[in-house]
Amino acid sequence: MGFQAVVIVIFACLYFPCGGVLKSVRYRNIKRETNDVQVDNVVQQHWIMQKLDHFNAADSRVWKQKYLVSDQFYRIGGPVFLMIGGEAPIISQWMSTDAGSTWLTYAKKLGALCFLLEHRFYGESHPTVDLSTENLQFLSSQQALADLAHFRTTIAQHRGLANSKWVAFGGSYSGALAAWSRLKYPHLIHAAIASSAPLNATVNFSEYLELVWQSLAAENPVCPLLVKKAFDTLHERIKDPKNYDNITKDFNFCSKLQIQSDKDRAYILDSLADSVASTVQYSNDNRAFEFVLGTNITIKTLCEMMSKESLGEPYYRFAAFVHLRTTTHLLPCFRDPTYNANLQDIRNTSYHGPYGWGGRQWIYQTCTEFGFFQNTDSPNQPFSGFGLQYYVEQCQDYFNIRAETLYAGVDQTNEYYGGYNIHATRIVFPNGSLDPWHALGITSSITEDLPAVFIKGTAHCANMYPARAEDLPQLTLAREHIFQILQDWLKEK
Ligand SMILES: *[C@@H]1O[C@H](CO)[C@@H](O)[C@H](O)[C@H]1NC(C)=O
Ligand SMILES: *[C@@H]1O[C@H](CO)[C@@H](O)[C@H](O)[C@H]1NC(C)=O
Ligand SMILES: *[C@@H]1O[C@H](CO)[C@@H](O)[C@H](O)[C@H]1NC(C)=O
Ligand SMILES: *[C@@H]1O[C@H](CO)[C@@H](O)[C@H](O)[C@H]1NC(C)=O
Ligand SMILES: *[C@@H]1O[C@H](CO)[C@@H](O)[C@H](O)[C@H]1NC(C)=O
Ligand SMILES: CC(=O)N[C@H]1CO[C@H](CO)[C@@H](O)[C@@H]1O
Repeated sequence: MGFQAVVIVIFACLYFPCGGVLKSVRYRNIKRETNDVQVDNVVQQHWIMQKLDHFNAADSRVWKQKYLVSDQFYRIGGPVFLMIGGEAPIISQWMSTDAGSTWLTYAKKLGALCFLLEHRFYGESHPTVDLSTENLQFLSSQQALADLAHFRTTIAQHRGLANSKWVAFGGSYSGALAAWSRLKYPHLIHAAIASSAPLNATVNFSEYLELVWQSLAAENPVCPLLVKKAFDTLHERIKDPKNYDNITKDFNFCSKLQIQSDKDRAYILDSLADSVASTVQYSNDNRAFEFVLGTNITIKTLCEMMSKESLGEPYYRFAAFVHLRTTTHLLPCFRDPTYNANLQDIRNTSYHGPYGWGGRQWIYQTCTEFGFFQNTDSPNQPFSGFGLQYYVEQCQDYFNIRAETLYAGVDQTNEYYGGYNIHATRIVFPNGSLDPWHALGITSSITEDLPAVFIKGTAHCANMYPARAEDLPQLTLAREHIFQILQDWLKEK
């Protein structure tokens, strides 16, 4: 979640397919192009006309959706690969052969034509003039899937690809979209690779932090205990205004800590806990290829630091870890420690506002469709102070969405897609044991046609990133296994 704490959901990568909502990294400006352009030697950028509301024939408003194409590997008669954009701008790194993301290695072997489609409301794909709550009613996974179906149909017509086999790819939220595109549009999508996909929408995702504990314990059983000790100390100290100056200094806040409400306290505790949670979620992922900074700060880095007695009591070791992340992300200070400052930023309805690239949009989707609130209500996790209620109230504060509406929306999502009980074929579900999101994913094969691929010791979407020499052997095997499955499915009618 690239920014200040928010409701959110630590979703995948900073950019495109594997998510984008990263709490602690600021979004860097990506070159903005509003015309069809050649991005590099092989990648082209285009725009496709879409309806604003696919479910209302009387509404004829349209907008332009961005997509990238690479025909570098295409051999006539080969399959068509469609990478689905998630809750962030798409970037051409995912189409670049030099960068070598996994799906392109499959495309090369199979002679596939490759498309990458940006999700409505994210990046430069703007269906409305701004992000007012009223306009955001057109932001939903159902509308996004309808965009995708229309894209598939139109492009197939224009390029003579109607009889080709289309394969959907995605990671994290867009992994779920990949699975759902196969579920809802089986006549258009032949198969799907749904990496680290959370299929069960849930308001109370308290399991997430339990899995953070377990992933830390897998590195070193003492590690989560030390993190808990540090956090307990922090929580105790933050209760006494006499400590505000020291805490401000210890964690290098951008302005002096001044807690005026329970929400201020929850906000700062949530933000600091996120330094740990994000580290776990992305540990050792090869995200450097999409220009994410600090990817060498892993669970190991954290646990080694938490064991370093020379740094003082665990509270100071944790402070040192937060410092390390701040400097590695090239930020001058940790963040402005008030709920209200953040609230103003998230309420900004401009696409060019502080969260206009995707943060505000994704929070809206969590408040209307998914929940996914990673709260401290469970006792079996290292943190405290940001319970579910805190998140539920944010939906009210940002969008005036009431708790009943939130719960009803999440129930409807599971009713519409089936949650874990997905009735489809030819979808593969890779999951990483370190990634807390696997709690909402398919982690054991449902049928032969709905296989899970387990990758012990890897984090969120690890299988999607370019291979590296230091990859765990099971990660390399998983990539090969997924390829094998895909190759078999492409032989089926
Ligand atoms: C799946 O979602 C439902 C509805 O939100 C929730 O009650 C249930 O606890 C979830 N299951 C898991 C394992 O998270
Ligand atoms: C703040 O930190 C300083 C130096 O570490 C220490 O001397 C002082 O007692 C601390 N203040 C409080 C209120 O604990
Ligand atoms: C991460 O990489 C940066 C730059 O390459 C380096 O300065 C830093 O020491 C590394 N950090 C860790 C924890 O390995
Ligand atoms: C929203 O953000 C934009 C861009 O940063 C800024 O110019 C504008 O003043 C902000 N609007 C409000 C109401 O704060
Ligand atoms: C959220 O779930 C946890 C663990 O499953 C439970 O202890 C807690 O009471 C739940 N919170 C709410 C507000 O329902
Ligand atoms: C961590 C986790 O949930 N792993 C599961 C991934 O999927 C395999 C089945 O392929 C399960 O055996 C693992 O438990």
